[in-house]
Amino acid sequence: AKDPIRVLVTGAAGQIGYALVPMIARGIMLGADQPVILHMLDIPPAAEALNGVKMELVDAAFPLLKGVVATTDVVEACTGVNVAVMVGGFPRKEGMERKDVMTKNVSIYKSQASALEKHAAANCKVLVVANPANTNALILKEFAPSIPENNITCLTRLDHNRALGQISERLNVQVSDVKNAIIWGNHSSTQYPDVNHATVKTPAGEKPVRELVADDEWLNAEFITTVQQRGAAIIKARKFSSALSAASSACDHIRDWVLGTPEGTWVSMGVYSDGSYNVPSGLIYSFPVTCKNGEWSIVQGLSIDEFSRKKLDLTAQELSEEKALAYSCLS
Ligand code: NAX
Repeated sequence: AKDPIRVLVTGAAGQIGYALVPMIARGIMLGADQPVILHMLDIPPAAEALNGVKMELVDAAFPLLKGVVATTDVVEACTGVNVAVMVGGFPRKEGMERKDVMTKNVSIYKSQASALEKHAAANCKVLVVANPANTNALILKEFAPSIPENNITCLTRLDHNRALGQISERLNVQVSDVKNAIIWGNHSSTQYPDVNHATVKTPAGEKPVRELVADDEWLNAEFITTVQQRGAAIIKARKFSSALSAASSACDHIRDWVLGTPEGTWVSMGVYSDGSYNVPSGLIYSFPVTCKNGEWSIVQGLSIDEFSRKKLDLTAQELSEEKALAYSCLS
């Protein structure tokens, strides 16, 4: 039998946490033959709720779940973890300035970075979900210099999956037959969902999405805004923000990173930019990536037309501004 993998979920008493921990305990994140030990962190006001989640995990009698640590102590939470999914953060409340929210999150991610750096297992893989996801991940990277920068990522897989979902609905095809969409940039409304290289599996072979949809106007406008604004549409409908889809996408992100992407398929991940596609280095920016042996690499050589170029630059610009704001919030 395999040794258990320790998976940290911060903000585990929250909405996404509640959807995510049973998926991890069921083997959806790391595989149906991979035992796990869950480490759940939340803050003291949520301690009782967190303990309730722990009780439910016990009650569910998951065969793969070999242990549960539920704590408000960040050191205990981070100790020995192999995978860290950072869902905890300070939400933007009505009437709050962007800078105030950023200040709160910068301070959370700065201190959690140090705890991970000191106490996590060597080679721990980190996924930041909490918003502003890209910039929280960047702060985490800056304050955990001994964690390899390639181990720190943020979630844009939900946006990627939303793009696949929209194409599948539009063409009335199985979502599993649609692949190679790309989310470029920030997990925010400036993200660029790009289907210029996406394909659909058909009985006659793989066909470009652009050819099958045959409606550039829809692809260049409504499709893009629908994906960009999907989070807001969910809040409007459900009165709560996306949780099950966010949890599921977080599992997809880690699973593909650890176990690899299928041949010929790429996914979107927020990763530390190296200047690929003329995206400024030093940002956590979402790129198309393939994964093998636990390492991601940016898909190279895709053609970028003028329309796309502008959108890649716009979202990079926003991330540079967020980075500057985050630095101005450091005390
Ligand atoms: P909730 O407010 O339900 O849960 C957040 C939890 O984090 C709470 O239990 C809270 O007590 C805890 N928390 C706060 N500060 C903490 C700290 N310092 N350490 C540990 N835990 C802490 O929010 P939920 O709906 O679960 O969303 C969580 C985060 O995901 C939010 O920042 C949200 O904006 C972000 N999202 C990111 C998405 C993405 O694709 N990257 C999509 C979904 C989601 O909107």
